[in-house]
Amino acid sequence: MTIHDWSTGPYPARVRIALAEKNLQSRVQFVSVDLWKGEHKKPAFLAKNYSGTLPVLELDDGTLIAECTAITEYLDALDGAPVLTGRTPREKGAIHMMSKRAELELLDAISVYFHHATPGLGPDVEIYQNAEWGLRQRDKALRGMAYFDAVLKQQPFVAGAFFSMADITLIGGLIFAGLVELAVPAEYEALHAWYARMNERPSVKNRVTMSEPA
Ligand code: GTS
Repeated sequence: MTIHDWSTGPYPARVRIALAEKNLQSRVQFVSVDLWKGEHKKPAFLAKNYSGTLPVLELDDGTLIAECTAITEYLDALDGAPVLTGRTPREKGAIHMMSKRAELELLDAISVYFHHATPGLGPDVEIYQNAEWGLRQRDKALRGMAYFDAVLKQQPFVAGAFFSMADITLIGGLIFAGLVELAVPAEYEALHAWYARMNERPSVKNRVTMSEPA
């Protein structure tokens, strides 16, 4: 399998963490797509992913799977023993909901803030910007942090009692928050404590170096 990604990107991090949690690193080769040069908006890459975003999983038979959630579901199902996306219908529903919520309320909102209210990837790549929309999304992300702090006061992981794709999505959100220097307010102690625990997991710690030659 091939993963087209960018080693330090928050969305690519989600798939890298999933790969490590499933112990699949050795079955994957990485191809780097330079976001800062806008390679993801060029025809060669758009032919792989119409949306022009990373990461993309390319299977050995040529099948292309984009979207972090879809890639994670594929990887989790490969060995017939899903641990990230839920085993029972109830687990699947809860994990999907909380992962989507982590995207909508935090990760995607920070991404819009980055692309619209900061220089983003630079003028050659950011051909349309709307700063007001970007700033609204930054505020949305801050409200999202408050929400997830409240959730994590009640339960150890984002979707309940165990680590799942929903945690991975929220980790992606906080990685992006760190990159754009959007600090998590100190009073969100449960969110801080959870993130400190997440950063101790080898899958999270080693995500960037995963693609470097041994
Ligand atoms: N919904 C997509 C997913 O879940 O895979 C979003 C993917 C996404 O936005 N990826 C970022 C991207 O391609 C990669 S990174 O910023 O995290 O490195 N951004 C470039 C752009 O121009 O939007």
